Amino acid sequence: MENHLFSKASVHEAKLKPGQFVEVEVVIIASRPSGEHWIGIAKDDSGIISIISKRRLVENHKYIIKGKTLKKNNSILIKVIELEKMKHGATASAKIKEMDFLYEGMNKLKEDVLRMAQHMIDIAESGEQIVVKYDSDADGLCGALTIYRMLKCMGRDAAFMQNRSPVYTVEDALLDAAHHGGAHFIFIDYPNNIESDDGLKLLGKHAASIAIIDHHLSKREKGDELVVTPVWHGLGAEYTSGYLCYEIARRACQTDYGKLWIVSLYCDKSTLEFEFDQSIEETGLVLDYLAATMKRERRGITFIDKLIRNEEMRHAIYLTAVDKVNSLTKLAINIAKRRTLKNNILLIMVDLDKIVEQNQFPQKGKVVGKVHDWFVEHEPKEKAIITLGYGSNSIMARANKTALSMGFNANDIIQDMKKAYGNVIIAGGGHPGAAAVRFRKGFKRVILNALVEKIELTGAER
Ligand SMILES: [Mn+2]
Repeated sequence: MENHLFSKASVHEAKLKPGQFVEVEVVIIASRPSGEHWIGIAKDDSGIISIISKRRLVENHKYIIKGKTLKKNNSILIKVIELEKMKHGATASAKIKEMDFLYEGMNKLKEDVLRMAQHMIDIAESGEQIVVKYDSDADGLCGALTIYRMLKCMGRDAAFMQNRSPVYTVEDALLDAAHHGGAHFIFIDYPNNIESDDGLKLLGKHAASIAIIDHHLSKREKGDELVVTPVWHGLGAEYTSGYLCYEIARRACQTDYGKLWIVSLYCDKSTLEFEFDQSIEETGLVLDYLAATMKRERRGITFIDKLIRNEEMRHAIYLTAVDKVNSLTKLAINIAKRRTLKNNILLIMVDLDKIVEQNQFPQKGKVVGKVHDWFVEHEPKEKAIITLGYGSNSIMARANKTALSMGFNANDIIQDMKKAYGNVIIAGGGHPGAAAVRFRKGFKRVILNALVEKIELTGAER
């Protein structure tokens, strides 16, 4: 952008000439979207003026606006170049608390975390609607619960919604724009991926702000959203979304966040060191169970928070969940096919459609993970093991450390396949050791064969 010299001005129209670069301090008394823009009426002590802006103008809010004056229909209006929202009210806003990160590597994210913590304070104090959307697994729920406790600590309410898939579609954006236009959106554990670009762009036109806290590997480039992700700073996905939320939340408002951040590290199999105890595993499984079975529940977050704080209730659900996982895992291990590839990788394949029903607990991914863990436990440590669970329209891959050290990267392979198979593949990605791909029905064999071929090539070029 060019560097203009803006002169401070009042909006009194008669004094403004077209073509001036001006800086005004105004309150927006009316605003409406118009095509790609927002049209507003701005007021200061000297009068009112029309303004046109690419960014949303919120009624009753104070702004410092830098812009260029234009003449239209015999009156002057200001075309906004830069827009800065001012804090309203006389009370000073809450301050971010300074503290060290739990893991030193996080210092690379310091600026982003502080900016996000400040953003949380700002949107909480704005009084405007907040919508929190999170991925439907334990990590997503840990993040959502952490943000829920943070907002509660700041005296705020929000609409919490669980998303069915890690992709934020244009359809999602249309629904959100219709139901929550003008709200501040916080996304947790998704959708910082290329497939969500169109959806996020569309939402950007209707949202007051978009914040994304997501640790998934991503080639997505930075847009207008506020993003906290380790992967844009050369770090890996071991810094889970639930943990990132914790570092943000405790800087914005100090309250009891419990061990949710540890639960997220445990559930996403983070390689970071943490103190494990039985309550971590219990809470993790219960959250997985709730994420799978409460899909249609929109405002269940208050209930979930109460439930996991209540040891007795939590334990009862845990036992139910363990039972379900164990019986399905046993079944899956029984029907798993194993073969050793030329490069000595032990490949385990499980036909998930034979055992797991759609939208039930445990989800396919969990069954694949358990089957994988079982084989890793029962085979020699130095053996490379990759497990593939497949259904009619999706495949999930898991790899052990030995396979990873041979250069296997499930996420990379899936990204390559997206390029090779175009729109046959609907979505896909994840981490090096755990990833999934979703494709059009009827292509199971094609995608499965291609995947196995890639696995057979692992270690070849080294
Ligand atoms: Mn995660």
